[in-house]
Amino acid sequence: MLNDLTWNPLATSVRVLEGLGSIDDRLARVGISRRAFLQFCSSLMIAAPFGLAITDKKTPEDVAAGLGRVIRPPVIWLAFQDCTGCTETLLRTSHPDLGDLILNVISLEYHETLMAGSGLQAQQALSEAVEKYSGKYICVIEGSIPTRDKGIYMKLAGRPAMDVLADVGGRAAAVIAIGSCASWGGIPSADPDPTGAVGVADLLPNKTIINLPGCPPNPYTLLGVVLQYADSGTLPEMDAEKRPKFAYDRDIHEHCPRRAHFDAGHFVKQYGDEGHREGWCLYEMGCKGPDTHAGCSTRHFNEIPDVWPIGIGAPCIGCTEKSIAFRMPMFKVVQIHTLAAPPSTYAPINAPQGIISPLATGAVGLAVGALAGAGYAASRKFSTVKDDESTPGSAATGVEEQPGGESQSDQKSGKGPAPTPKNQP
Ligand code: FSX
Ligand code: SF4
Ligand code: F3S
Repeated sequence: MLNDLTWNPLATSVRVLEGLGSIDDRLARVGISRRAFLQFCSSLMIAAPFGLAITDKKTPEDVAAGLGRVIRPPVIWLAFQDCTGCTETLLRTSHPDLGDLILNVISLEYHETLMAGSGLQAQQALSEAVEKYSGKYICVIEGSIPTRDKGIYMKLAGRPAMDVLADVGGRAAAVIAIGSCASWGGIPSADPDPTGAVGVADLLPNKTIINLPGCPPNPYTLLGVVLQYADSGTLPEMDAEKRPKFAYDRDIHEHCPRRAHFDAGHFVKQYGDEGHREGWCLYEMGCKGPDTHAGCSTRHFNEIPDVWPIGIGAPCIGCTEKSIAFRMPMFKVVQIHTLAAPPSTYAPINAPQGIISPLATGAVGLAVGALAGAGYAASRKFSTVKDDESTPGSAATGVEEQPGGESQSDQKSGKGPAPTPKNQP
C-alpha cells in the first residue's frame, strides 16, 4: 500500500517543497499564536487518540514540537458534484484563529471556493501547481464524479470532471476523497442517479486513495491524515473501505450518550414527544448508529460540545457507510449486529414482582417438603384467604396470580414503574 508513495520530505529530490517552509516558520510569519497552535494540536489528539503516528501517546506540546518542523504539504483541492459542506466543515471552527491556522498548516495551492481568482487565472494557477509539485502534492477531491453520457454533466474549463480527475489526481502523490460523495457517490448517486455519479476510487483504481466519508466528515480526520503524510510519507492504517481506522474503527452506538436509554428500552416515538424532549434513544426513529462506523459520538463538530446529529436530537443517517446513507429509507431501523440482541428481548429494568401461585406452591410443598411439614408452612405463607393480610405476598395484595408487570410496550416506552404489591414492606 505504501510502496507507491512518492512523497518523502526527507529526500533531496523534493527540494522544491522546501520553498513552502515549515509549519513553525509559517505560523511565526503570519503571527499565529503558540496558544492557538497548541489548541489545534489538542483537537487533533481528540480526533485521533490512537492510530495516527503524529499524535499517538503524545502530549499537545510533543505534537506541536513534531508538527512544527514539518514542511507544509502542497494541497490541490478539486470540487465536483458537491454541496461544499466538506469545505465548510473545515473552515467553520468555533474559534476564528483556528480556521485561519488550518489554512496555514497546509499550503492550499488551488481551491475554487476559496481562491480569489477565477476563469483563466484560476486555470493557470491549477496547471502551474500541478507542474510545480507533480508527484508530490496531495490531491483532495470533494464531490462525486458524473460518468453518464461521457461525463458531460460537470465540466471544468470545458473538460469533463472525469478527465480533470484523471489528470490532476493521476499526478498526485496520494488522493484523498473527502466526504461521502467523493468516497462512493453520496447524494448525487442516490436513486435515480441521473448523472451516473461515482466516487474517486472507481475512476483511479491504481492510485493510493484514502476515503474520508461523512456528510460532512470531521475536518480533523483530514488534517490528521494530511499532516502524517507530510511528516513521514506514510498513511494511517485503513479498513476494507479505505477509511483510516483511527477515525472509523468504532460504531456510533458503542459510545453514544443515549446508549443507556437504548439498553433501558426508552425510545423516542415521535419528534417532540416526551422521550425526544428527555433525550431518549432515537433507534425507532431510524437511527443508524448501530451500523455506522465513525467517531462522531466522541468527537463533536466545530469544537462545540453536542454539535453532532444525535447531540441535537436527530438520528444518525449512517452518512459514513456506503450501503446506508442515501440508500436506506430514513425511518427504517437497522439490525443490531453487535453487543446485544434487539431491545425487545431485554429483561426489564424493574422486574415485575408477583406472587407464586398457590397451586405451584402446593406442588412444590408436596414434592419437597411434605414429610418435613414444609407443605403446611408454605401453603400458610401463600394463603388464598382474601382478607388475610398477615403475610407478605398474599392474594390480598391485589396482584393477580400470574406475575403482573409492565406490558411489552410499556417496558419499551419506559412508561410506568412495575406495579408494587400493596403490602410489600
Ligand atoms: Fe457530499 Fe461534501 Fe455531503 Fe456535502 O462536499 S459528502 S453532499 S456534506 O459537502 O460532498
Ligand atoms: Fe444512540 Fe442511535 Fe444507538 Fe440510540 S440507536 S443509542 S440514539 S446510536
Ligand atoms: Fe454522519 Fe451519523 Fe455522524 S449521520 S455525522 S455518522 S452521527
